[in-house]
Order: sequence, then structure tokens, then C-alpha cells
Amino acid sequence: MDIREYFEKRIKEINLALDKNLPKSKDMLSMAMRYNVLGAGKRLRPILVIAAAQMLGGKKEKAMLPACAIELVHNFTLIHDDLPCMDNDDYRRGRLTLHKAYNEAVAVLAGDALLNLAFAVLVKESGGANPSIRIKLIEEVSNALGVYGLVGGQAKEISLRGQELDLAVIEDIYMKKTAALISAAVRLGAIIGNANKKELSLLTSYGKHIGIAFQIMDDILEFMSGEAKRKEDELNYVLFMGLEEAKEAAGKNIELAKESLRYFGRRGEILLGIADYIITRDH
Ligand code: GRG
Repeated sequence: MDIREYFEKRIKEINLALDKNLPKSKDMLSMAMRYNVLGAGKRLRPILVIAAAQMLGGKKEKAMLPACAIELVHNFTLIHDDLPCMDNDDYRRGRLTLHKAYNEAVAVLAGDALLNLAFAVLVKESGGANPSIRIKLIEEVSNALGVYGLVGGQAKEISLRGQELDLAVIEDIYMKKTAALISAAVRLGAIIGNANKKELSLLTSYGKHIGIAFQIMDDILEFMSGEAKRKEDELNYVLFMGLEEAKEAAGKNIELAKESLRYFGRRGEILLGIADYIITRDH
């Protein structure tokens, strides 16, 4: 199947489900949540949940609410990442960041509300997922977010700003702040698709490698746009290693991700397509 077509179809379905699960009232907090989530976004993480589940024979309907949950969490991290006390960004997805469009207090609260909504959506009756599966999904998401995942990665990056870093530290930060959530998305799909131990381990490896490649590509795109220079105190793989080395590292991770899929044969077609998309994307 054409990967672009697959993305377009899933994005439409995910956006509808997100719309349905976001608050509808016209108060400022609800509007801010909707502004951030429904504005734009590539929807990579929810697509990974659905694609991994489908590869193992799981139903798309079963994966849809966990997919929405992961996108809500992702939006929460973006909102907090953009705040003046973190990366202090004025624009995201081609428009004002939430604290600029509203204000800082609303942005902090909308982020908090999205995180809580994500867990509520995750435990909702989701195409009949049984309670023990739902507990596993909650465990996955909370582990990806905590001190060994996003929060830990972000804290480490901020605390080391301005210092000389080595490659192992950079890779550790990228694993936590970006690859943890991407890998969790793949693992959610695997759990929904009733993956066995081997399948889960291979898909975890796939998720981690595409996650690292995704962050390096993000750095490459930021560098090419000239943005990396403006934010020179922030971590960027290209500024550390050089453009060619960054491209090589992203490519190597994509190769390793694809190797993890070999076991699945033709069933891995969509996940292979997503790996290629990550390395060729232009935004
Ligand atoms: C308190 C759980 C918690 C998190 C806050 C702010 C923070 C800790 C972590 C930052 C994590 C972060 C934003 C990493 C960057 C990952 C990244 C490259 C995001 C961009 O993802 P895209 O390109 O975004 O998929 P779109 O806009 O397409 O959705």
C-alpha cells in the first residue's frame, strides 16, 4: 500500500476521534486544548499505534483510543517544551505556540489537562480491550513519560546546557526525550495486537531506532532551516557531529529499525514505509 495514502486515511480517522474526545465547551481551557491538538501535526505516534496493532492482526478500532491518548500526551509535551522556562518558542506547526496564543498559565494548565485526559481516554472502553491489557497500556505510557523517559531526558538536556557533551550522553538524552514516546507508541500497538515476547522485543527495537532517527532528522531539518543557529545553546546533533555524520547516524538507525522488522516479512510493509518516511520527511 502507498504509505502517503495510508497516512492520509489514518490522519482523518485520528483527527475525528481526537475531536470527539476533546472537551467541546467554549471556556478558555477547553479552547486552548483544542487549539493545540487540532491545529496540525503529523500524527506519527498515533499512526504507529494503529500500524503496529494492525500488523499483528489487531483491529484498528481497538487501537484508536490508545492512539488518541498518545497524541494527547505528545501535545502536552510540546506545550510544556515551548514554554519560556523550557525552550521558549513562539511558533510551532506554523502558528503561535499555546502560551503566545493564550498565556503561560493557560498553557501550563492545558498541558496538564491534556495529560490527564490522555489517561482517561486510555482506560475508556476501546473496542473491547480487556482490563489487563488496559493496565499494561497505562504502564507503558507512564513509564515513557517519567524520570526514565521524557521528563528525565528533558531535565538532563536542560541541566547540561552550555557544557561539553559526548555522543553517549546525547544518545541517552535522545532516547529518553524523543525515542521513549515513539517506542511506547509502537509497544501500545504491539500489546493491542497481542504480541508475543519475541514480537514485542523486535518492535521495541524498531521503535527505539526510528525514535532516535526521528530526533536526528528533526535536528537536520532545524539546521537546514537556519533555526539551529538561533538556538545555539540547545542540543543539535548536526552542530555536534556535522551534517554528513548526522545523516549517516539517522540512516544507520533506520537500517537497524528495518532489520528488526525482517522477522515479520511482508506483514511489516507499513512499518517499513514509516521508517522510510522518517528519513525522507521534509518537515
Ligand atoms: C512532564 C511528561 C512531561 C513532559 C515534559 C517538555 C518535556 C518534558 C519534554 C520535551 C519532549 C520533546 C518535546 C521532545 C521533542 C520531540 C520532537 C522532535 C517533537 C516534535 O514531534 P513531531 O515533529 O510534532 O512529530 P508534530 O507537530 O508533527 O506533532
